[in-house]
Amino acid sequence: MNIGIVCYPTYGGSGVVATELGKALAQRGHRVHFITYSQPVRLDFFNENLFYHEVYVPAYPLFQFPPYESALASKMVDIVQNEKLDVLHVHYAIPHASAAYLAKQILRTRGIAAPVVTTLHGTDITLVGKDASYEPVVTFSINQSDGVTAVSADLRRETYESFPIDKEIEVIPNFIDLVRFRKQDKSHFRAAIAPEGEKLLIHISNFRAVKRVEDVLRIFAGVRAEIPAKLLLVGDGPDRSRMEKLARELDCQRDIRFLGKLEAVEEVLSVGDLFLMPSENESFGLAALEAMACEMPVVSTNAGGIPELNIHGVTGMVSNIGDIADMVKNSLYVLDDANLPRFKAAARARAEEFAVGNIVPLYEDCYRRAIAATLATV
Ligand code: GMT
Repeated sequence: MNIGIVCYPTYGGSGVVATELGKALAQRGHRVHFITYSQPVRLDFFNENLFYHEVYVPAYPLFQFPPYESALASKMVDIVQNEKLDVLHVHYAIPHASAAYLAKQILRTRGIAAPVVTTLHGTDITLVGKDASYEPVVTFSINQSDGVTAVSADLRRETYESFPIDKEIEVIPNFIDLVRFRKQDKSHFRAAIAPEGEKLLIHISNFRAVKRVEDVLRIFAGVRAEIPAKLLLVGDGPDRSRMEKLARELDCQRDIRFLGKLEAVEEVLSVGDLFLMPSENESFGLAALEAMACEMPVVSTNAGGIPELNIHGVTGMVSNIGDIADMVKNSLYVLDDANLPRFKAAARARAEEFAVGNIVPLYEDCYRRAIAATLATV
């Protein structure tokens, strides 16, 4: 197939999933065209089946807000027509699904069918999409898509609850490259970070309010009060400097390292004992899946789709949002040497169920159905 992928090219989970999906599809022989405003961060190598088309938004003094959606729709029209795309797969509803709808209508006037598959990733529904500023457009463009997927059953449920959707939403979970994400021997790194054999806790996020990084620090403080432990924080975002201050207030600063944005997260994950994900909302929790693939159990909340991934008592433990005391208790239980080996093994085994080879064919099937349905109406 000739597939167009539209996504946010940044470090966010939706962009990572879209980019990894494109790479996997290219390896399976499809030609994949990325259409974004800059090169996706994980698309930094040559593959004969991968193409990148930049959306350029010309500046004009009249524009207080440059019309990205119009430029994107025009680029989609150009690429579908000239590269003869079979399907457009848009990740994140706003504004990708509505731009795709516009492109599809323009192409229709030229006698070209452009099936659109929309994947909902979470914040496009749970945080942003429900806002009255966007809701009518989100509802309309989901209903006009030829295929709709959500990354968890919980996100599917929430979408139906929050929007008048009459389309079938298929659940296709996040997936993982198990060759890249596996426990590597990084003992020198571990010895440098935890020289006294301390337990190593890790959190990775974009440091936005929804991630509750403050809870990460408070859980860590509770754990460290009981056992020797260190915390590695990977990522960056609006809450970072507040967290640096909190680390000092909790008198934990010597045991916490802020590593900033890292590309090779699998190397850090290879040395960890426990991953913390106390999110307020999380449609799937890709960062937890990456940790599990590196044999890290997860202590998390039960928000959104997390319990579909992190099985309580097996791959880690789940608690109510904000229940720090429970997450401290759970962390100590998982980290206990009598329990840790079985949690680590179960985390990896669970991650293997989300292997890229198991999940990508589900998208291929979805594309084929969307193409067949669209051709039937032309
Ligand atoms: O987690 C974020 O804030 C980034 C966000 C995004 O939209 O890029 O990630 C969402 O999509 C990921 C990939 O499908 C999911 O694994 C994350 O759980 C989801 N984040 C939230 O729902 C908060």
